[in-house]
Amino acid sequence: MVGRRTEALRGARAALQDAEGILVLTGAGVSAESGVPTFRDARDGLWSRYRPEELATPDSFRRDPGLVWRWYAMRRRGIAACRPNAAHRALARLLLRRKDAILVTQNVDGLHHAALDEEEAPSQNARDARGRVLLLHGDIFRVRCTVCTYRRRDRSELQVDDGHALPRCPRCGGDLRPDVVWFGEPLPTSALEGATTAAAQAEICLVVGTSALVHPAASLPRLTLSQGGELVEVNPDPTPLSSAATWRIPLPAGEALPHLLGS
Ligand code: BV8
Ligand code: ZN
Repeated sequence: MVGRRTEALRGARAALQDAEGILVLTGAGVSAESGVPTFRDARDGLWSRYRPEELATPDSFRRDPGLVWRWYAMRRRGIAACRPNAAHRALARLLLRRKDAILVTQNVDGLHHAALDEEEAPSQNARDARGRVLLLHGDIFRVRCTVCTYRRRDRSELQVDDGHALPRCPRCGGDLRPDVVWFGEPLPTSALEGATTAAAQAEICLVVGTSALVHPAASLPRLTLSQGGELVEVNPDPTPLSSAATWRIPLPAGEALPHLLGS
């Protein structure tokens, strides 16, 4: 098994080096080694009574905004204490090194941007790399108004426990909500268009730490394959994409990516 894994790492690393156009798609697994619970394992402990598909919906927010706000406040508190891991850093260096690399993430934890911020890079280069990180599902540290166009990003501790009034828009007094994409909501047009174009043009798609169950994100790697591209999957567990992968690397992201991306 170790031989096959080494061979896959070598083959995938060479393919990534030679490819023109790399699309990286990440999911919660890339942040697991930073201590951010994945959705699959978020079901144990405090929130085991709820499934993310039940809480991350407009209906839940309409029905019980306090419950949804408490879930996001708890997740923000946890994520605010987490730092980028070796996988985030290897991906940040890839983006800084290669202008033909685009990173599309399903994660809302901001750790890809945090990893870029930690790299010593000329500001223009860093700005350009940040522009090639596409947030398909929003940002847990951003809130937006449900009535006007007000948006605010900060890492403050949300005071939403019982007894606190729910967050209100300072401009119009409307209800504020987490600026993330809930189930049943459309993805941000520009991010989805950018991701789709990148997936169609990439010679290789590197998929890291996603169960590949949530659409339309999970369809992006198949778009690369359908255009004749190759697929590298980094995930200790098999997923619906595994059988279509050109190379499967059954390792944790923090261990595999520094080898794969050579940094
Ligand atoms: C939409 C933000 C349409 C909120 C999230 C087909 C086409 C289009 C839509 C659908 C479709 N089929 C079904 C749908 C509906 C739905 C959907 O996909 N449902 C699923 C459940 C079947 N999709 C939607 O509703 C999307 N919207 O399509 O709108 C539309 C169009 C126009 C007008 C109106 C509507 C919106 C989906 C976005 C939902 N928001 N997040 C928040 O975070 O609170 S989804 C959320 O869950 C994440 O963002 C992520 O996408 C998903 C969790 O997936 P993963 O990231 O993969 O995490 P998971 O825990 O599942 O897996 C982790 C993996 O890592 C595992 O495989 C594990 O083995 C691995 N791992 C663990 N440790 C490591 C590791 N890997 C590497 N290293 C490690 N150390
Ligand atoms: Zn407002």
